[in-house]
Amino acid sequence: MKTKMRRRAALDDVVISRIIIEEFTRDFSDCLQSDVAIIGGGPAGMVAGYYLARAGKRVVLYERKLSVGGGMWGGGIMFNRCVFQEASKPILDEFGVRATARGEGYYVTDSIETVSTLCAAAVKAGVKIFNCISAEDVMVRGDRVTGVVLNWSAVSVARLHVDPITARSGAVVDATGHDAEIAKILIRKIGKKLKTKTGEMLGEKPMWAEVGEKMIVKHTGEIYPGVYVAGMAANAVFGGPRMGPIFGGMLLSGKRVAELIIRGGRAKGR
Ligand code: 48H
Repeated sequence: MKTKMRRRAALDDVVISRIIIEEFTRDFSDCLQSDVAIIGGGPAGMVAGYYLARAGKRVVLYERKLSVGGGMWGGGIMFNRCVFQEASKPILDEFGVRATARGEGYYVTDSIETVSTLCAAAVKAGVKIFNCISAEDVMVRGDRVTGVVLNWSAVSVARLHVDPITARSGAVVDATGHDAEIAKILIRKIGKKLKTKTGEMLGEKPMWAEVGEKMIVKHTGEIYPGVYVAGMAANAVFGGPRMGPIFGGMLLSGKRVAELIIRGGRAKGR
């Protein structure tokens, strides 16, 4: 008996290109209005996105580089292992990152597994991630930030004079790491109006893991109406120490900022 073989259509190069363009532009256009725009796809940004999306928020994350993960890939001095403290272990467990106990209260993970697992969980929870895109400005209406101004990262790398586009959101999370880029943009554009002692960025302090990790969670929060800070950027804004290659505080800060936004209930961008 002859079995019928279904003939596969020849692969059409242009069809492949069209699929990419149509899918991307539809998704990108849908994301121009969101509840929360997260700037920066390091550990803090990805964890924040996960918890916000799980709570039903429409979340978009913009990452400047080709890959998300920020400072996690390289562990410490490019030895790709990440250290976590006890308090952050439940978050590792929730995401399904395998961690080995080392000494009292320390856990170690493979940084490649950690980044890829955090990213996959965030995406599966509903976070839309756009890589190769940088936030270069914010939109302000009255006394509130109402969105971000975006451009391809390649534009600034090549120093091209190309105008950006805008995306509206109920809240913006500055998860840009040591540079706290959104906070800096705010000060440059609207003056010393951050919710710090002086209204300015207080700047990151020298290494002290014990204090830095505690402060990062305390410093996580709203810095201007509509703008929240999480992860390393929180210590840069509020003057906390750096902590070196321990990453538990970044996860805890990401979770904390999500809780604050959810509790605040104002993040409605649609
Ligand atoms: C789009 C941007 C923009 C922009 C930057 O640096 P990250 O990993 O940040 P965190 O806070 O999640 O984690 C910090 C941690 O990695 C770290 O550096 C630690 C613990 N250091 C301690 C120490 O003592 O050194 O990720 C930030 C991400 C990066 O991927 C950037 O590319 C991205 O934000 N980013 N994306 N638009 N304007 N600026």
